[in-house]
Amino acid sequence: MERTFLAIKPDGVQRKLISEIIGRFETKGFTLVGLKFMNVSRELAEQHYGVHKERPFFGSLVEFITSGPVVAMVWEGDGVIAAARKVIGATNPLTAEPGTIRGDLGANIGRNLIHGSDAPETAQSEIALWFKEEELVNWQPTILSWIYE
Ligand code: YYY
Ligand code: MG
Repeated sequence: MERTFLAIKPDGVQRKLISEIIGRFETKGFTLVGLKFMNVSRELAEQHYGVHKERPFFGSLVEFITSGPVVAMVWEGDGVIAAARKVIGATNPLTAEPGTIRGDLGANIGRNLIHGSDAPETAQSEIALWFKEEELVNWQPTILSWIYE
């Protein structure tokens, strides 16, 4: 089973969209294995978005992600990394498909509600960056045989 790192950004928290957003992954059939509500330090933000260090939006991105609490999560499932990106939708909410989180709930690229790892390598490094091993819960939902053949 694959794991991915997802984080509801400060706009999602401020707009009271936590349950709406988490619900989409729960009802899809993915399994929650880690969750914490936390403020993000500048150091963590700069590490998390390190790949964008040279981009013009880096400064405002770090300001934004450290501006209020986030919900950091790890979700598990078959193909969850790519599938979660589809549930999330395109980076710009204005062009994200309706039916996606960003397409349904967002209206600005700098306020796009949620982060999701984009590949197996980034999922692994982001999970390790945000969570200690003991903060992750290894468990099997009893309904798994109704989700997977
Ligand atoms: O992975 P994803 O979040 O969909 O987009 P990235 O290209 O990794 O960019 C990270 C983050 O940066 C994005 O969610 C919003 C912000 N951003 C921006 O503010 N302006 C851009 N032109 C591109 C990205
Ligand atoms: Mg990205």
